[in-house]
Amino acid sequence: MPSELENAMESMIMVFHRYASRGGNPLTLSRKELKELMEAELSGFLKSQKDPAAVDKIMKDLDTNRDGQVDFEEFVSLVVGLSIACEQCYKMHMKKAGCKK
Ligand SMILES: [Ca+2]
Repeated sequence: MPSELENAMESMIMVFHRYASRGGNPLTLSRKELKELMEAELSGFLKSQKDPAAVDKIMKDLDTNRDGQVDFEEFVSLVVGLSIACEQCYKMHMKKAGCKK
């Protein structure tokens, strides 16, 4: 049976491919697919992303090879960046609230 962390990695892969396969290149996220993914899967962590300019900015930041698409490697950097930000919040929260989550 996969571990918790292995499950998390598998989920990342599954979510990426679920959105990437919606149209165009099935191996990459278009701007539209990225927006749909962020709205549906990251709405808790990216509350301010209703702003269409924010999607463009994130897309531009992620698309390091500048092909107008977000591949899995580029997508992972979004997840990693958000995870780092969340972990910092988590630490601050732990400090403030003792050890409860
Ligand atoms: Ca790209």
